[in-house]
Amino acid sequence: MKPIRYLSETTGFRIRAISLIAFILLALAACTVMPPPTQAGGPANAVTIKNFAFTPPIITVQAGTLVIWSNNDGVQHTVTGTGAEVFDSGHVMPNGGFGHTFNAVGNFPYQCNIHTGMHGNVIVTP
Ligand SMILES: [Cu+2]
Repeated sequence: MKPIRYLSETTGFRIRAISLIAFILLALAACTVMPPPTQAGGPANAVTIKNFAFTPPIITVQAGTLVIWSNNDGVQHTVTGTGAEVFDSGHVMPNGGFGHTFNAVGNFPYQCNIHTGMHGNVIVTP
C-alpha cells in the first residue's frame, strides 16, 4: 500500500507543478504588449515625394482632412492643384513638407510644376 500512496503523491505534485507553470506562462503571455498594426505607406493622409513620384499617387480622404506631403527627394518639388481645388505649395525644399486641408468633396488632381510629369490625385469623400 505504501508504494501506491507514494506514487499518488508524486503524481499530485507533478500536476500542481505543471498547473503552476502553465499559469505563469499564461500570465506572462497576457502581459506581453502587442505592437499596434502598422499601415503600409504611413498614415492615410500622408503622401511621400520620392524618386520624382507622389506615393501613393491617389489618396482618398474624408472632407476636412489635412493632407501632408513630405519631400524625401534631394531636389525641390511643388504640389500644385490643376483642377477645381486651388492649392500651391510653391517650391518644397528637400526634407520639407506641405499641407492642405480638403474641405470640399470631389476629385482633385495635382502635379509638380517643376517636373510636370509628376501627377497625383486627392479624392475627397463626405
Ligand atoms: Cu518635382
